[in-house]
Amino acid sequence: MKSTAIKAALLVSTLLGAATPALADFQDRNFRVSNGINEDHPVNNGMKAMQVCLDEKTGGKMKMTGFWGGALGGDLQATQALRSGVQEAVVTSSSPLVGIVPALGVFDLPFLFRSNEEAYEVMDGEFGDFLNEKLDAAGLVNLGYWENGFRNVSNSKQPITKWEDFEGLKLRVMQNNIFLDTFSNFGANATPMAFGEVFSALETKAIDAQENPYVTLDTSKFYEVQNYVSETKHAYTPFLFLFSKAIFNTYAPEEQQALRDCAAVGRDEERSVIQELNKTSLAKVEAAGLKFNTITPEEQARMLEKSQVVYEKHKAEIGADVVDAVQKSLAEIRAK
Ligand code: TF8
Repeated sequence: MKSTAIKAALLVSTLLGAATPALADFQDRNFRVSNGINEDHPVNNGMKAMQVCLDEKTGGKMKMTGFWGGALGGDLQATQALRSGVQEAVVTSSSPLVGIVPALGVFDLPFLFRSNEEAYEVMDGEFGDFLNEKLDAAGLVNLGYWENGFRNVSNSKQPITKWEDFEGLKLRVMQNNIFLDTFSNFGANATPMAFGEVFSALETKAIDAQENPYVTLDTSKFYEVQNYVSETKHAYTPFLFLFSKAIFNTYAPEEQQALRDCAAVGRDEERSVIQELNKTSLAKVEAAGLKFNTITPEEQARMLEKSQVVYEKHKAEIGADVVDAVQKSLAEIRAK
């Protein structure tokens, strides 16, 4: 009897041992995560959940430290530091990286996604993996698609109710030609600029307008120097949680797996926190005095129609296969 019980116990521990890597497989690691946004952004909630998960999986051996407000450089600069293996990780918008991976421009196409849910389905599925391979070839391991979200326009001049209202507006866009062309096509005086320069450019009135999710309007304090916020939802752009491939490759397979698994835990937490905060952020900026308006479905449709030239112009550069693949995937999701 007794020996059977011992054998059973041994068998269980052997099986568990196979499933759970021994803690000896983990080394003391402390990696830096560069962020352009501030510490009160939901990315921080996601990183905290990711850390709890890493602590459990690695017995507290793998630690990460967030750097905020562009302290380790802007999105593009930090990403290049990952590629050359001098910095471990960055949470960056995809948009400034199109010079490195042109296919990422797919997310910049105006009005591509209609809901967060369909964006998640596309990014967390095969299409997301397809882009991850391209990132990998560029020396970047994408641990997951976190949420930046639907982008809306704020400005100091007037409500935006139709594309014609952009005429002459000095609008900051990310360093990305699709955004540049989208807003130039609406008649705006669009200016590419790194995120870190936006606040002071708005404050000094070098520019009138910017476009970002409400959470960023709030946490980066743009609302202090803006008067109007208009719900254009003209694009959904993700955050990528990127890791330096050069550094990732020096980690043990168990460490790599822990990073991937825990980044997904962090992603889910970040997405749920940002959904809530988007609502409170909008309420907060309205309370601060910004005038809010939505765009009618008819005017949204006119904006999309007006933007077809942008799709045509950029399709080849993004990759016709990439644009077709995302549209096919979206058609399947919408047909369900
Ligand atoms: C932008 C982006 C940024 C992020 C972040 C600051 O407008 O939406 O919010 O990429 O790194 O530049």
